[in-house]
Amino acid sequence: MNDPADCLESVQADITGLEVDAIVNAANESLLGGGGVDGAIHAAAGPELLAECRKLGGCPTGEARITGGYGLAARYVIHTVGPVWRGGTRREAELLASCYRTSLVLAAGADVRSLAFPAISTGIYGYPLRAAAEVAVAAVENWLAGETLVERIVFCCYNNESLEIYQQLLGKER
Ligand code: AR6
Repeated sequence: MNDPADCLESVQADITGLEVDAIVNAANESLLGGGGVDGAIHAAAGPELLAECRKLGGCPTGEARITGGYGLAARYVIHTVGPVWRGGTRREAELLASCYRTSLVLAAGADVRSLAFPAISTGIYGYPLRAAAEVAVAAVENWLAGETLVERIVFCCYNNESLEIYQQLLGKER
């Protein structure tokens, strides 16, 4: 049993440069790359990542798949597909929570001790930042309440607005 207070942190950074065991990618159902953080991760990891992704045959929204990290400092990339925001009535919160949960299950299965999440769905997919951060923190805290060997979970914020929201949700010191 982990105390979430000891495990969770927020940072403002490019996720591709983080030194963690695994980084999470906000992908699309094809898993064949795209813009935003997905594009940055594929660019930093190199073409071998796309080659491995091609073998996976896609991923439904709310689920996740794991690959190697190739050119990244991270050993693994966990690709998850967030929901497109359609006003909040299409199970978006449930699907987003499922992204965090399924990513953590894969991380634990790969003996990952440190993991970084981007703010899934909050860019091209249009999920409002604060609502998405609330779902993210609740899903991760809930998961940490069970047995886990994951020691460090980083909410990687790309801009200051996102960082401030996560800092508020986690308490200023984190
Ligand atoms: N490091 C950390 N966070 C980042 C980075 C980065 N290098 N780049 C962007 N962000 P988005 P989505 C933040 O659009 O909304 C892709 O084309 C960004 O500020 O990357 O889930 C996929 O292939 C935002 O807060 O992902 C899909 O088609 C967050 O990452 C689609 O976009 C997510 O923004 C997925 O859209």
